[in-house]
Amino acid sequence: MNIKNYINGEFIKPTSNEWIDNYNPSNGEVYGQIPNSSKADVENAYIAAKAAFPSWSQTTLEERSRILIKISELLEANLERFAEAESKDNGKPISLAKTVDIPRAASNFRFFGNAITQFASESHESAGENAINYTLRQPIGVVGCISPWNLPLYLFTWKIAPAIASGNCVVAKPSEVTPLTAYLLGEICDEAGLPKGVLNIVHGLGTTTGQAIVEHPDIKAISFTGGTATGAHIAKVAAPMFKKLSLELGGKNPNIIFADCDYDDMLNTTIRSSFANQGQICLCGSRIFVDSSIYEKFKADFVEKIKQLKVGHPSDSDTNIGALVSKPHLEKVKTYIEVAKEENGKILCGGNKVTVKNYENGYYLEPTVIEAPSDECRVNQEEIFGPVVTIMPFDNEDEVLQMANKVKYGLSATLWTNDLKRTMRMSNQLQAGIVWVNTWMMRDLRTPFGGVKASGVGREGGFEALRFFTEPKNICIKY
Ligand code: TXE
Repeated sequence: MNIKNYINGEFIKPTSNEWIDNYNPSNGEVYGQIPNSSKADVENAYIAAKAAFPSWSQTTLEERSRILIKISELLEANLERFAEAESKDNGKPISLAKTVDIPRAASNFRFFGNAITQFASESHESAGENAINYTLRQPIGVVGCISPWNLPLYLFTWKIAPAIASGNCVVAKPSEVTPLTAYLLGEICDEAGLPKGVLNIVHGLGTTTGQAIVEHPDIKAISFTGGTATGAHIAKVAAPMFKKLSLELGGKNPNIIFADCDYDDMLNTTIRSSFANQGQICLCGSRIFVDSSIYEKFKADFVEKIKQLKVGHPSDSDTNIGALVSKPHLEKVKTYIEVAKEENGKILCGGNKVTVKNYENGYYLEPTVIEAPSDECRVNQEEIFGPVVTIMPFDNEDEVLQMANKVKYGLSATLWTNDLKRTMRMSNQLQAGIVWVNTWMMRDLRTPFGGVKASGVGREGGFEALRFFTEPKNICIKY
């Protein structure tokens, strides 16, 4: 299967005619090719976007909203096809793609299709001076959206939907590791009547295609989700050009469990927050801290439940854990298991590659739990981004708070307790952009989403995203 770029409403080959192999993680085989796009392809995408901008930015809110909602409906109507594609490209269980990834991509378009009709700007009356200020929120122009491989269509559309809803035109690049659903999205946009050039999708490597988007002098804003090192590099390139930047980067999130929690709910949710999507979600609670009074019980119950999880082919309906996204990523995650052993971590379960019958070359790994000797060891400090969690006991609130905050990241945190005062104290002090109490990954799309410290800058979600993709202009009138 050959994927093409989607530029000015047409599917076209890269100008250089260079291609990259696309792998199926469930069997390790190449099943298609994607464009290795160059600067010239990005330039073509930019020219199309620029030409579409005057008309799209003047299109009524009602019409923009109608098209976004139509895209959402078409995604829902094509749920099976998109879920199959996402699962094949990424290795995630098809059941997950069907219930989470694709429905959420559809929700992103519906949500921002509605949100744009409710978005408003401010006015300030300067009392006693006979003046009034009103603030326009104008679209920026051509913006760049760059997304990762873990939640391919989900995160791609989380950027594109608010960008086009607010009147911008987009040059977008999905991860080269998972390009398929982004490619299919082009067809849907056409069918929904999105005018040519409003959304342009360019495929290729980060260091060439992605870099060309970030470096482009007239792409005025970059919304990026991916690794922290890449985020730092992008900031370095974009800052001297004074581009608007939204960076959603890595995490090493604490999952803090107090003895007074609802135990069964906590246990079941902790399995999900540890291993959903093979642990490849920036929000996963990869560091589990447990009240020492229930530590031994939790450890036994958790490990027993994890041993029951089925690692298998993504299309099997009873598979809990599919394949990791790529061979290099599997190797990286396995290296961390060796690091844990060298650091005197105890592997309580998992740790090995899994051979799935008939798919012997797939990238499967057992869900792994490491009892960590210290919160400062590498497996407790560095983002592993796979089906690997650490567990450690704690004796009191101050101790766990200190350990929770002693990492360079600050994306999310989960807290399990029924003590209201403790909830308030801890939530105030946890260094994170998102704190979940007695739940995990419960998302209301109106809320601000993003991290602090090395987890990024800026917030996505709701009106925050619409503010990011618009430029405020204040007009002061004296009367
Ligand atoms: O991310 P990259 P990768 C973390 C996770 C993972 C690591 C690397 O720890 O192991 O990042 O994953 C594009 N200019 N997360 O390699 O490289 C790239 O092509 C412009 C956390 O996938 O950051 C892709 O489209 N673009 C995370 C996107 O950036 C560039 C989710 C992300 O790639 C570029 C995924 C450049 N110079 C990984 N270099 C999360 N927080 O959700 C790369 N890209």
